[in-house]
Amino acid sequence: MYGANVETAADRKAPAPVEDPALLAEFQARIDRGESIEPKDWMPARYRRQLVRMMSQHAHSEIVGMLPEGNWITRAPNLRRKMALIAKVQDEAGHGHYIYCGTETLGVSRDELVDDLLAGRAKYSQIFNYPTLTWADIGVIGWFVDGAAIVNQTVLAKASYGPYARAMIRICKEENFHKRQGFEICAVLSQGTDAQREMLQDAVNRWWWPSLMMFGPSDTDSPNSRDLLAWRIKRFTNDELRQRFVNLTVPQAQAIGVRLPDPDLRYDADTQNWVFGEIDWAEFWAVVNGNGPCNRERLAARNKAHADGAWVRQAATAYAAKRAGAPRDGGSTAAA
Ligand code: FAQ
Repeated sequence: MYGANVETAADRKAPAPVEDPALLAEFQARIDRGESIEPKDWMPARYRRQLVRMMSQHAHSEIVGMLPEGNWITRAPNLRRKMALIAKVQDEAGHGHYIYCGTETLGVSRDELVDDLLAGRAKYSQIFNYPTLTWADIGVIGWFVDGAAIVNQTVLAKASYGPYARAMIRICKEENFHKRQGFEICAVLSQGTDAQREMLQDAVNRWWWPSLMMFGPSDTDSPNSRDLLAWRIKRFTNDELRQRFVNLTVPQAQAIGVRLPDPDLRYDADTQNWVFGEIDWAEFWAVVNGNGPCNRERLAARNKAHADGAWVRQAATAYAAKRAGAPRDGGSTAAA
């Protein structure tokens, strides 16, 4: 168990304790000096709670995020595409595991987090509650969804909490591969038949706005940003990162000749930003609150996968217990 001020799930539901002002000031000074906070260091309860909230949601997103693309492994158009997609989906599982491990360093158990996910009590990124209807969706997910994840997570690699920041470094390297394989699928489809180009445009039309929503509510409606920015967990606001993603993606869309489905999209030479239209926040909150096109399907699929994997967990536990009881020489019972 890490740290002196570990909280249980019940503790986390209670109001945060009043902290010692001197400890708080010293903690903030460490953050402001750019120091990394490590699991055994003192930290305010609210810092710990914010990290558990955000990191567990992130880990769940990686795991649920395997489902929309996993659906297409058997239908990838050729062996090369299938190999890349299998590798990508496996990477997402790895990302979930790193981030669950990072969250455990805050004194929370993975079982508790997974129980919350399976029971529908936990949040995960709304983007994974949309269906993958065609092969072009797989390209567009790599391009937009992994592209958005890179913009968000590259800055998290400098977050103040050491285990989270370190996990992000490797994750971002893998997300770069994911984005490239997705963009390449799109680039190839954009050079294909009329039907392939239409399929690509249709996928772009469906995924553009939900991808912009991934960055979270606009800054005026983001209750967690103040804490997260003050503690250098976030280093940019939701709207700043969303704008960065749009600025990066518009030229890529132009390069492969697809239209982004926003009549208000225009370049502002003064700010050097691509100005975009209004996001449908009612849709965002509906999906976040469990009423997107695939929320129920995703939770059912996760629950089934968890139940199907019970025998693996039992076997691993039995094997670990057997190893713990075994003599150190690997099983020989002969007297020395
Ligand atoms: N979906 O106060 P804020 C990936 C919730 S990984 C659902 O602004 P915050 C890789 C938020 O939790 C994608 N809920 O929150 C991949 C909060 O609710 P709470 C995941 C959302 O934390 C690719 C409430 O709204 N990435 O894509 C969303 O300051 C392909 C108010 O919001 C991460 O998790 C949303 N999009 O900012 C995998 C990155 N946005 O908890 C497979 C780390 C907000 O108060 C295939 N997380 N909410 O009840 C972050 O950077 C932040 O947590 C934000 C949200 C920016 C997501």
